[in-house]
Amino acid sequence: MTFHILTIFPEFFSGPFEHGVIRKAQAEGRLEIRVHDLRHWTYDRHRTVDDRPFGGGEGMLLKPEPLFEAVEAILPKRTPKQKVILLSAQGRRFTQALAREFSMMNDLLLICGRYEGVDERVAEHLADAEVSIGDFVLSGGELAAAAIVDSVARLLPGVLGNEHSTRNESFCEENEGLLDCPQYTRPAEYRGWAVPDVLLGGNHEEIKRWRRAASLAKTERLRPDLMESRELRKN
Ligand code: 9D3
Repeated sequence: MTFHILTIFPEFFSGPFEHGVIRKAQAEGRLEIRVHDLRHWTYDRHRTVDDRPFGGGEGMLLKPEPLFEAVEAILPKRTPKQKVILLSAQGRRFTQALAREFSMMNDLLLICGRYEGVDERVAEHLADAEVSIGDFVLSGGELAAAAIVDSVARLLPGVLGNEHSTRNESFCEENEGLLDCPQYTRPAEYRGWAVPDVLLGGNHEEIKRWRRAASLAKTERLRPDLMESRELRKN
């Protein structure tokens, strides 16, 4: 799979993908990450990518022409397995389900928004979807792009050493939509805080029951919204 990132800050991406499983997967040819400088598709002396909003208002917007030209040059004749995603604070929320959908593509082109936003014609007529990574304000789409590449890349065949380890974790269907259970490693007591006894014994049935109960309790406490949607799914 090839990830394309379209940005006015290409240098931002020297770093995030040079560690761990993503770096290894690139070296093995399982995925490719191409970073494209939006200013490449500007033709004026100042390489202008932004302009003022019609009707007035704060700040500047990314103008449409460089974005349309860039996307059309990077993915000429788009196929159904090539998706263009506009990253913006107004987008549909990115989830693990969307990560799985993206992982089935041949090419994923992520457009990083900047300034106060992007000319709406990009969302309407260029991108296949407009996506946000959560209800908080970033200063641009670059960190969102890095997060999405990471989450999609680890779902690709062979990227994680253990093929099974993507299936039994938080937010995965196989985990009943619950958070991971609490986990502990040595020492068995640290600063007076003891690891639950059940985990130190070898009773695997009992451990299984404890883990499920602990998952439920933790989800109830930290993510009541996940409990809600579980109830709805059961009805
Ligand atoms: C505070 C400014 N906002 C009201 C005028 C609008 C706004 C414009 C541009 C808010 C954020 C941004 C830049 N953010 C992104 O490009 C972005 C983003 C985000 O802010 N949160 C979560 N996901 C994403 S993906 C891209």
